Formats: sequence, structure tokens, C-alpha cells
Amino acid sequence: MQRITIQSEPIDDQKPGTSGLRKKTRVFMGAHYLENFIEAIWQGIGGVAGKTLVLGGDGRYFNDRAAQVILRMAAASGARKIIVGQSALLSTPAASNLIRMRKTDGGIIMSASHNPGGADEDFGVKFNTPNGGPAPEDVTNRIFEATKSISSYEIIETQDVDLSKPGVTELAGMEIEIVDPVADYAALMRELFDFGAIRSLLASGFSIRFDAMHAVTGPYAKALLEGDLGASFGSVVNAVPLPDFGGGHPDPNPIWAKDLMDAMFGDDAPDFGAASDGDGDRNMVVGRGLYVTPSDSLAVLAANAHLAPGYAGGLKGVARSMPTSRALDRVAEAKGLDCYETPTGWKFFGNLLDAGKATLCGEESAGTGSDHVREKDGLWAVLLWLNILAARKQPVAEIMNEHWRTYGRNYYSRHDYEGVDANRAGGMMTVLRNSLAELPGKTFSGRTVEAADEFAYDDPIDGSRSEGQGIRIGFSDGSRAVFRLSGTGTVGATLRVYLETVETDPARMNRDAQEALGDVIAAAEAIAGIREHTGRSEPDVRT
Ligand code: G16
Repeated sequence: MQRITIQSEPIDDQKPGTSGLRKKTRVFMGAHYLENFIEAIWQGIGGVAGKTLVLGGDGRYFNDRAAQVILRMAAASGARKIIVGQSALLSTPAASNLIRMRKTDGGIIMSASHNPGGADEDFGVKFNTPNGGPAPEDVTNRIFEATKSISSYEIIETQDVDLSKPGVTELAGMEIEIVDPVADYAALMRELFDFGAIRSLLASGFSIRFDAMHAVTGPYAKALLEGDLGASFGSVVNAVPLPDFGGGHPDPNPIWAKDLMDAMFGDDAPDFGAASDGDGDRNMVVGRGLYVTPSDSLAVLAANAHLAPGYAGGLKGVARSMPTSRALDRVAEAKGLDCYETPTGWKFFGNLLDAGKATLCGEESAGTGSDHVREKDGLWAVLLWLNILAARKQPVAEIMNEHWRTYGRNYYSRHDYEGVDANRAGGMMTVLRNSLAELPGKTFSGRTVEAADEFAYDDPIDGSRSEGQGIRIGFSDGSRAVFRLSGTGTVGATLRVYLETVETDPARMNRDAQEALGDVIAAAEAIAGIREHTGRSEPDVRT
């Protein structure tokens, strides 16, 4: 076993995006690519010597190899201890929980989340800080700066560490504790929810289907839903994490979780359906014959969270990312709660959660979570839904209809144009940005623009400012169109167009969302010229 110094040089384009560094797996497997980025993390956090970190990932292709490299680099640079999930697996929320529980100096999560996995697909690495949350921009900026001046890194030359069984081992003086990835997370869930009530619901014949999409939540969902809660065997499908997620996109939305949608809209549909993503932080909820949008789900959870023991004392406040629908704001207003609007990216919720300003947070991109960890949490959202269903004893569709009648319905959809030429997409955003001042007062497809701006966020806790966070067009009837370029793609640019309109007439609350949004969709096209700029006539994905 020998500690060696490897000469390297800066690699371009190692700038962390919305959630860590995501690239094609082969890029990560290229000479020095992973190593340089890990060395940059060490530098960005002021060195790893003497520190304790958590390490785990979603099991995608290269997860096991990358874990061995990170362990050998941590040992070579003097880390005190690494707590690693068995077989290098940890869901993102479980990693966040471990970082907090064990009061570590942070953690490294290997995941490209909902992006597909495999040698020709995507891989990713992100650093989470000691509060358990994704590194904020000042840390990711320091890491990026460090990538520009790397000249060498330290690594131990040795055999692989056996991560197949829980236990304690050692590598060049660094302690390695291999932990069951599920146990601590499951214990936290038992504290937050009324497992007795959910168990009774499931025992009464209430049927569920949870699609783990061949990704990391499989073992967690098996243990909690089928194990603790007694859901019938086979309720959790695609439960074994695979390096290529079975060839699919582990992205819980109606397109990529089509099997679940078919089951929930078919004959003999289960009462409740749910899915989670590659690393277990996203969720999707479907009732029998009814898809619940992430924005609506967030609003329903905020309105009903008090029914779960962990939230019985009420919520301190709520928060959503800017493009997320304002269904949450309607609940907050009715309940007298503060409602914060942040840029896209879970990292922006961290300060609000730490400061006790918000208990519940969520995003249109299928993420919901609370102050129990500092990441969004897919299975947590599913358990909160089940707790609410157990307490209210009503079907999902009835809960949704009552919710809309009480608070109004925010019809919502996101249109994604994927793999667009980055220059063309950037050009569209520039032209749109330059036209903002002239838009107010103009009418497009019957909708008059009331306000048009580019979102910037001033963090109320640390005063930091984040600019360029999406272009918002507000119409006088309360409708809205938002334009952003995704920060998580790995090929070209993904243009996201977020569309929203408010309906308060109970007679018009069960329309198809695309139809209800027809004018707003047409107005967004007229304002931004998406077709002309991108050459695309249709979005690739409508959520
Ligand atoms: C990540 C972030 C989320 C964000 C989502 C989409 O989720 O953690 O906060 O909403 O990406 O970001 P974008 O619109 O920039 O692609 P995940 O589940 O991919 O880690």
C-alpha cells in the first residue's frame, strides 16, 4: 500500500450545475476526470485532512469504481473517517440524514439523479455540507475555481476495499465504517409518521403500487412499505437497483413511469400509486385514474401535514422554487403561513430550513421534503401521503377535488425541449431578456402581460444574491409563463417552459391541463418564438 502523487492538469468544464457535476459516464471515466473533481472538492472545503465524510450513491454504472477512487483519495489526503453505505449505496435523502445524524463534515453523493445510467449515459458527483444539504453556491464556486488550477492529486495504491458487508475497516490509517443504507433512514421515518394508522389502512384492503424504477429506493421501499407497513408482497415493483436502471429513465413522471400510469388508469387499478427516481429524492403520486402534479402534491401536503405526528405542531412556513405553481401560496395564505420563493435547486432551501423559517419545501420537478433532512425526499413524500390517506379515509381523487374547491385549482404544466443547440437556446433567452421592458400592456392570445422580469433571489438569511434565475411573464388574469434553461442536462441545452393558470370556478376544475392552458401556451410561443429559435415545433416532454 503506497501513497502516491499523480501529476494532472486542469480540465475544462467542471462547473457544478443545479445539483453537482453531471456528465456523460465516459467523461467521468476519462483520465483524471473524477480525480480532479474530487481533489477540487477537497480544496473547496479547505482540505479533507482530519475530516469525517459520508459516501454513497444511487448504484448506477461506475458507482462502485468511483467509490473506491474516492476512498483511496480521501485516505491519501488524511481524512479521519468515511461512513459509506453498504455496496456504496445510499439514497440522497438517506445520505443527508447520515451526515446530520453523525454530525460529519459533509458527504459525497454519486448520482446523476433521474438521468439514465450506463457506460453511455450519465454520472454525477455532488458535495453536501455538514447541514446535510447540497453545497450552496459559494462552496460550489470555490470547487469550480479549484478545478481550474489542479496540478496533482494524492491517492493510495492498493486493492479495493470490500464494501459488501456492514462493519468497520481501515485504509492507510483512515477508518471506513460500512453501514446498512436503509436502517437509520427507516428509523427516522418511523418517528415522523403514524405507522400504526398506515398499517391499518393497508390491512383494510387499500392497495398500493410503488415503482422504484430499478433504482436506489427499491430496498428502502421494500423494507418500509412491504416490511414495516405490511403492503402485500409485490406492491413494490422494479425494486432491485441496476447499474443501467433497466435501460429506462429513472425519472418519475407520466412519460417515464408509463407502466405505473397504465396500471393506475387501468381496470382494477390500485388505490394509490407512487414512484421515485434514481437517487430517491424525487417522487410521483397517482391516485386511481388521477395524476397529481408535483405542485399540487406540495400544496396538498402543506394543507394536511398536521395529520402526521411529526408535523402535528403545524408548519413554521413553506417554500417553493420560483417556477413551481403557486398552488402552495394559496394554502399558505389561507393558513397564515410565510411562503418563500427561491431559485430552482434544493440548495436554496437550506438556509430557510436551518433558520426555522420553513418546515416544508417543494419543486415542480417532483421534489418535496421537509426539515427532517436537507434534501428532497421521495419516500418521505409517499409516506406522508399514506399518512394523510389513512387519517382522512378518502380516495386520492376526493382529496384533490376538495382541495381545489377550497383553494382554487392552479392548472400547471412544464414543456421541455431537450438537446437543443446550446447557442440557439441561449440566443432565444437573450432576445427574450432584451424584450422584457416592452412586454407589459401587450396582449398575446387574449392574455395581457402585467409584469415581465428575470428572477433574482436575495437570500433572507445570509444576504447572498443569485441572478439570472429564469424569465417570468405574468398575465393580468393571474396566469404565468416562465422560461429557463435547465442546469442538470448533459447534452446541448434543455429549454423548460413552465405554464400556469388559475381556475376558481368549481364547474371548470376537471379539465385537461393542456387544454386549460391552451391560451397561455400560445402566448408563451408568441412572446418567445420558441419554434423559430429552436427549430422545434413540439416539446419532447410535457409534465
Ligand atoms: C435537481 C435539483 C432540483 C431541480 C432539478 C431540476 O434535481 O436538485 O432542485 O429542481 O434538478 O433542475 P433543472 O431545471 O435545472 O434541470 P435532481 O432530482 O435532478 O437532483
